[in-house]
Amino acid sequence: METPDVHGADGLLGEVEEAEADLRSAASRDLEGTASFEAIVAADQKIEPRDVMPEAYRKGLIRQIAQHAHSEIIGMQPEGNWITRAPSLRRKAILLAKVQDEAGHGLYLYAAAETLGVTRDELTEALLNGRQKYSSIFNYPTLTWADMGAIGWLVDGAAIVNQVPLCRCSYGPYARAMIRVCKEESFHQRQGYQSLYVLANGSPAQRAMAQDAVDRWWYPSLAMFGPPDTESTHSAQSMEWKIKRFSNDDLRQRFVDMCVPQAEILGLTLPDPDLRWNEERGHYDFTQPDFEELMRVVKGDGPCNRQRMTHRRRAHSDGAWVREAAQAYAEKARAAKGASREEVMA
Ligand code: BYC
Repeated sequence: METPDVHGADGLLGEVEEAEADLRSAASRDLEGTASFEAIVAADQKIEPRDVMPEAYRKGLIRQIAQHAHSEIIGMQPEGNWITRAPSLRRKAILLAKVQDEAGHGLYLYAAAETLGVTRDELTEALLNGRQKYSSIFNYPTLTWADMGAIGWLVDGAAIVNQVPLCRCSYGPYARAMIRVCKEESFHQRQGYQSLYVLANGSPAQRAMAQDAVDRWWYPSLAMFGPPDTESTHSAQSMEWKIKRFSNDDLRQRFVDMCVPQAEILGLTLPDPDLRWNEERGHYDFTQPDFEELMRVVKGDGPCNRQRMTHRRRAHSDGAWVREAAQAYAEKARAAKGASREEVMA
């Protein structure tokens, strides 16, 4: 069967490439070495860890990057849930690779956060004791195999729409991490779309399963972009500092406009009777997600919050011996290196 590539994906990847080229030229920063934080941001160049920065900028970035990193790690659970039940060896291998990629994204992001003066251990602790959050989307259950396709298409799709502008974020290490994440995320979205396309064009039961998955994931995906602009606490400051480049509502609209033609190609219906093209606005009108539900889920009362955190805490304590062994090995290797250096000097 001919499976079309996800419509519109090339545009987003093009933006990532442009952001990467701009990042390279920002690396040869032509501002004076003593340029102020404000001057660097105003010149659209990058703040690096060595630069003086306002404490609120540093703290705000730690909050966002940590939440983002935790999302990648917790995001492994809903999909990991289907690895043993994938319908073929090929699908299993693809899903395994995808879940591993998410772990990698978590690592890039923890490393970016560490450049701001926190340790990975502190960030992990903040997740485990509930002081830091992760994306609302991963508190919904994955009920059927079609959810793997719907997550790839809609959740990874929303993640890319949100993250492509972050490739132009004013903080260098975050922007650089985002370039890699977006390239891989775009591949994830393509595979999700392809998998959903196969189901949508399969037997009546497969088609119904694909539609049901889209019905369940549509509104939680819209909610990923955060509260409406009028209720967003951090947007104004984040945009002034060029961490965020577009508002929550603007990105949500961009996502809807992108998904409508993609759904048509899939032959699936987006579960919104009021979704229609608005000639005057040049955008689709759509029903907003339930923001009260979003806030309930963010505060810990979603369908799977408890399950996700219980699993994460267990995984962390089960992995203690690996961390201890790695530490002991590193210390041994350091001591051996020290000893051989002493021999050379003697
Ligand atoms: N979930 O002032 P606002 C992914 C919180 S998936 C949870 O607008 P901001 C992946 C917000 O933190 C996604 N919390 O905040 C995909 C704030 O609370 P606090 C991860 C949310 O920061 C596939 C409060 O609500 N992506 O990567 O300006 C597989 C008010 O919001 C949510 C990122 O994290 C939510 N959906 O804008 C695996 C991208 N929405 O902190 C992984 C980076 C809002 O004051 N992050 N809140 O207690 C961002 O772009 C921004 O942080 C957001 C929110 C757009 C999410």
